[in-house]
Amino acid sequence: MQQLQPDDVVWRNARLATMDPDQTAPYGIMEECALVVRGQHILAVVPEAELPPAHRNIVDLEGRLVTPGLIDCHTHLVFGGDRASEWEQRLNGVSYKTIGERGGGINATVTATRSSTPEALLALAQQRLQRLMSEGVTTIEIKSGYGLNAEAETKMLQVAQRLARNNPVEVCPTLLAAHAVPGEYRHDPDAYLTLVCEEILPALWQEGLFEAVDVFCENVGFTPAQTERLFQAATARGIPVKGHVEQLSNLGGAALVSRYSGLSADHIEYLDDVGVRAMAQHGTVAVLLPGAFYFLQERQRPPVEALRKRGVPMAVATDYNPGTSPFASLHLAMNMACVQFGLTPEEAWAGVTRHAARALGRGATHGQLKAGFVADFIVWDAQHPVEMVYEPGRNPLHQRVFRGTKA
Ligand code: DI6
Ligand code: FE
Repeated sequence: MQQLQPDDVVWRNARLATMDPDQTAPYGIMEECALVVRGQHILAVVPEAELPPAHRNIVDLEGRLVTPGLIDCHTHLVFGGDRASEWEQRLNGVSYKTIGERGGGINATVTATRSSTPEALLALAQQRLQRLMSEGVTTIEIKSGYGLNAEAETKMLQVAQRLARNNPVEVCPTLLAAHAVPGEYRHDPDAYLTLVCEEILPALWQEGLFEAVDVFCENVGFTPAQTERLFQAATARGIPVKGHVEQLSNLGGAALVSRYSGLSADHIEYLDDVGVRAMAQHGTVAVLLPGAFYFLQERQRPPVEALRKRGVPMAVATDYNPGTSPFASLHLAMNMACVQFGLTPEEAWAGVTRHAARALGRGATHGQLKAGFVADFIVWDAQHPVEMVYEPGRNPLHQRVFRGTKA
């Protein structure tokens, strides 16, 4: 190990679940080790025995477990209003159609979001973010998609920016203007897509408001042809793409995302083998969203065994949103991914660390305890990472560290 500098911090006496695939033990576990942090990065992972005898900045973790900070790579955290009463109506037997006619569904959230002040949106999103951070989230993706015009999409993404400024967390903002067709374009979805491709996307990109482009490719969203138009507009500017695909039916969306070297294909309950192979070929991450699967009482499970067989990395995320996944808990999402989709707890952990990092284009810097990676990590009052998956809600978080600083 390099000579320590006085300001380096040694976090010693820990059991590290590094999630480093180069470590042979499950979860990349290393016993009796220390993390050496220089500035905002991990300088080294070293065995206790190799630590220098004296150093100014030492934190004794008393044998606690340390993992990388959690990464929630798919959320719709910013929105106005809520849809609880709509959900209650549904459980009282009112049909989707009737709820839609009464102004419910995605467009209800669009209306509420458009009419909210940035401050009101910020206050609501801050509470949701707090819940995720309290469970150990240090990086979060946040989508727009409830504005559906330039002004309101801008407002949402600016709120995401303010969340990043106000909190010890890294925010990865995504433009999801192609989430739904807004009411005013009901009779001409293509015209709305033209607005997205030719005006909203270029203008908001110019302002540095997002880093990736997403789409809802579905019978109730946008067609594969429309999705491709959007991907062309994005990739022509060098913007990475991803998609909500194969959630309710199989339109070949995952293969399309892969063809554009997309970061991730998300949901993918209806993914077929052609799609799995395309994802494997292009290195597109499979983002599993068991909260939405559960809430919608879906039956069709994502093809986990085929994804495993072809070596497609599987991430797990909350999909936090008011319509289909109102669960701000990544521990719960991990538990659901195991119980409903058959992931192992170790796969679920990889899904909220190194694979989630890759889904956000940060696989070389985030999601592992490893030299050169960002110093985002969590100290737990736990013996083993399986505990957080096994018992969501207990939350044994002891200390959160973001970029080397307790926060
Ligand atoms: N898929 C979903 O499940 C959500 N969005 C999407 O693209 C639904 C979002 C909502 O109902 O508000
Ligand atoms: Fe989503």
